[in-house]
Order: sequence, then C-alpha cells, then structure tokens
Amino acid sequence: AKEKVGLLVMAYGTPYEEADIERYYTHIRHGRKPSQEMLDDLTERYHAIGGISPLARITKEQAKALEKRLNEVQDEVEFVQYLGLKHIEPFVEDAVKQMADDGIKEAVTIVLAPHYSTFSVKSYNGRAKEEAEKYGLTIKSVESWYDADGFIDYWKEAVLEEFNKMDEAEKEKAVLVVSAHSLPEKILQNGDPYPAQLRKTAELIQERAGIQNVEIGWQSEGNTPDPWLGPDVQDLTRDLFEQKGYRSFVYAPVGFVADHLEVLYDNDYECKVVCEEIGANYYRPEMPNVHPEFIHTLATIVLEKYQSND
Ligand code: FEC
Repeated sequence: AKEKVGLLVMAYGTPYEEADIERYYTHIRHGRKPSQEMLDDLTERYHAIGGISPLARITKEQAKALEKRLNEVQDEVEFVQYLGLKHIEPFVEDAVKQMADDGIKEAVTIVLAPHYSTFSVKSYNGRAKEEAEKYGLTIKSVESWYDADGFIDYWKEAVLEEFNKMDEAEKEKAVLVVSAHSLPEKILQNGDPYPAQLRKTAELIQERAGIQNVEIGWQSEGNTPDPWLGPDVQDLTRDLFEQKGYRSFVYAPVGFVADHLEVLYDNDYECKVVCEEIGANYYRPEMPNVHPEFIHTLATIVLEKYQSND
C-alpha cells in the first residue's frame, strides 16, 4: 500500500448553528465574551445571509476536492485530508492529534487564505507546528499563494465575466476594487508582508485581465479601538465615485476563497447599499469555492511543498 501523507487543510471556521455564535465569537475575541449588543449584531448579520454561513459546507467540500485532486495528479503516496479550523471544532489541534492517532508520520498544511500575515497564516501554522511536535509528526507548511498562476487566472476569468456584462461606455467608468480582510495597523511595525502581497495579487490580475482602473481596499475590519488598515471598501467606493467619477464597481475580495459572511454581507449587502445610495452599479465575481481550476492550483502548491526540501 502507498504511504499515507496527511493533508491538513486549515480555515477560519463558522458557527454550525445559531447556538454556536456566542462561543465562536468569544474564541475570535481571544476568550473575551462579546457584549449582548455585539452578539445581537453578529446574529443579525447571519440572519441577513440566510441564518447561518455556507462556509462550513464549502470548506469541507474544498478539503475533499483538494484531496481527490492531489491523488489524481500523483501516484506516489496517498494524501488523506484533515480539516483544522481556527475558531471552532474541529480545531487545528484536533486535526493534528487525529492525524497522529491515525498513524500519519508526515503532513503538508495549507491555509485557505492566499496572503501571509502574522495575524492569520502565521498563527494557523504555528498552532499546527506546536501540536505536531508533541507527536513527532513532521509537517511542511505552505505560507502563501497570492501570486500562484492558477489563482490569478481564476480571478482574471471571474472578473472579466463581470466586465463583459457591461457595454463600452460603462466599462470606461468601471473600477475593479481588489480587497482582503483588514488587520490592525500595528502589523506594519514588524514589516508584515500582507499589504504588499495584496498589491501584488491586484497587479497580476490587472495585467492579465487588461483592466484599466484598479484600486486596493480593505474590508470587514474588526470592532476594536485600534486603527485598522484602510481605506475601507465602503469609504473607498464613495471617494472613487466623487473623485474619479467611476459609476460601476466590481468587487474582488481576493483575500477570501469562499462564499461566507464577509463576502455575502460585507460585500453583497454593505457595499451594495453604498452603490445604491450613490447611484452606482454593483458587481461581485463568483468566489473560487470548489472551482476545478482553483482546486487544481491548490493541489499543485501542496505537491510542490511536499516535494520540496524545506
Ligand atoms: O462565514 C463565516 O461565518 C465566517 C467568516 C469569517 C472569515 C473571516 C476571515 C478573517 N478574519 C480575519 C481577522 C479577524 C480579526 C478580527 C475578526 C473578527 C471576526 C468576527 C467574525 C469574523 N471575523 Fe475574521 N472572519 C470571519 C468572521 N476577524 C464574525 C467577529 C465580529 C466582527 O468583528 O465582525 C477581530 C478580532 C477582535 O475583535 O479582536 C483580526 C482575517 C481573515 C482572513 C484570513 C482567514 O480566513 O483566516 C485575517 C472567513
């Protein structure tokens, strides 16, 4: 039989049902319970997208599809997927322990977020590594894939599909807003590569799609007193409308890879409301989810990591 290699797919996680929202939110806040008002606000946002986020289902599908693809593109070993989440069970640590219990000796990890940041990818990878050391499990971790060819190509196609719905006059006054989750500005003090990686993703999409007007924005910032990376996509929309005369906005939240609250609410509701208020057209390309080209790209990245010497 072929050697079994662990494929640890890590992602943010989401409440499975309404009753999970409080403990999930508390976990995100590093153990501090949210106030009733904050809890109600989050619960309402979930209601607005249909009750609960499709993220749990999509993340599972992505992990399964990635395992399948990895076992199609190579024949040497058998990759076995494990899902490890940041803020709800199965936690990253649960998944690592399960791999060890199943007799897995080596594993590759990938986070379902393209851009590296000390706040996001580093914390996932650190948690996986720390747990793996307890069991003598060898892991190799993918750090980022914001410039991967197939990833850029996915977005090129998705974005052009939206631009192709416009006539020439509309296209001239259209802008592509490329965004990722905002993070506290203090990440910049230690030279975090996150903003530069987002800019690179935007540049590559712009080049490949041949789109003239492209801007970078940040979205979904947290509810804390410290300053967050900006401009926020909503403010940016108003400013671009007034200052550059854009009348159509195509939002590409490339820091995410699935339909979930931050896209279905923060883009499809909040940005859309701004567009409606100012009288602009709203477009949002499809998210990668389990698109075959996207999954194939992730498989290529994982395989390269597995075969590398680091
Ligand atoms: O669909 C869903 O149910 C879950 C969607 C979801 C994704 C996601 C991705 C990222 N976050 C990142 C950073 C932060 C920081 C804080 C923060 C807060 C929240 C809250 C919810 C939430 N996040 Fe999230 N995030 C998602 C959901 N996130 C809900 C809490 C309420 C709110 O503020 O809206 C602030 C923590 C604090 O208060 O101290 C920081 C980053 C990503 C993208 C990378 C990744 O996926 O890991 C970075 C999806």
